[in-house]
Amino acid sequence: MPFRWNPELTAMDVTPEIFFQQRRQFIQQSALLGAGVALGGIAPAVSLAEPGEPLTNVQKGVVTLDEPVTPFKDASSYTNFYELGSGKEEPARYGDRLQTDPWHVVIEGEVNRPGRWSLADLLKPHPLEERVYRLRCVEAWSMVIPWIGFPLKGLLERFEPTAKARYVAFETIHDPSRLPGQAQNMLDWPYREGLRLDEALHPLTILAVGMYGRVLPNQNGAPLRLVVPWKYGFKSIKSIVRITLTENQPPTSWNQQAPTEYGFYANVNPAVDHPRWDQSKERRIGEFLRRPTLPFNGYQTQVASLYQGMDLSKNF
Ligand SMILES: Nc1nc2c(c(=O)[nH]1)N[C@H]1C(S)=C(S)[C@@H](COP(=O)(O)O)O[C@H]1N2
Ligand SMILES: [Mo]
Repeated sequence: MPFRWNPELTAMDVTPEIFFQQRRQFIQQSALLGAGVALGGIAPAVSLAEPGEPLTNVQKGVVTLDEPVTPFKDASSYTNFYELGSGKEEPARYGDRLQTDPWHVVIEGEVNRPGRWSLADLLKPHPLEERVYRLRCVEAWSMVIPWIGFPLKGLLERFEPTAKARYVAFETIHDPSRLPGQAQNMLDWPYREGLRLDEALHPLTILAVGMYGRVLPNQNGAPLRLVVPWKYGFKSIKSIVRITLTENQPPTSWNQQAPTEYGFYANVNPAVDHPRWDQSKERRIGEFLRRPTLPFNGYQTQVASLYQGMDLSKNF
């Protein structure tokens, strides 16, 4: 199996001394900047860099995929981000229309501790890991990307979901005066996505702030995007400004736009074709021949149990 993952190992078990080293390094950096940040516990803080800047304080993830990584150039130039245009090259061209600083995220709904957080405060307690995941796009292409992020689980637990919380809804920034795609009626803006709470708490689900060792390029969803590696690409919502815990399944953009084509679950499934294309094979970006698509994008062992007893051709 090309996938190594030991869910018993937490980041803390792996490299405690690196943590301390990173923490010291961060404190030195903060002191240099005159930031005077007080840190609680032994969690290292994240130092925010400018877009495209190298990210420091990143540890190797316990989750990774032993497959050749897609060149950065392809992963950052062939993208889908309709807020910046519907063509694959437009998001890179118009990326600077997205203003990522300052950035705030609202966390609300079925949580005991709702609030509006600056990105820095939101990230501070979460150690960053690099994890190599495949992103499977619904148009039958895939890429292998070294993401930098942290499990969504830790963040959600900090805000204490109530007993009623069963789903998590996400929303992208809405800024039609700057974002060229939002001046057009391509989708019912803002872009919305959602997960069932158990999917959101699964250790493979991460919030990414970087890729290839650097801060996320705007066209890839800076400053904060979801990565759910066993689902089609459209679930991985970019540039998140709102996270709402809900009792009922939230509306999601592509499902609303074309319910017969895009389901809520959108688990990668070679046995269920998209009405307009074959989903049994995919083209790895940079390769010529197509390869068979794997159920759950290759993460079957880790996630299939979430869907036990469900008809996955109905819940596509
Ligand atoms: N806000 C927002 N998020 C989005 C999209 C979008 O148009 N807007 N496109 C989705 C689709 S269809 C895909 S395939 C992935 C693409 O991610 P990548 O461009 O980083 O490869 O982002 C997803 N997240
Ligand atoms: Mo996509």
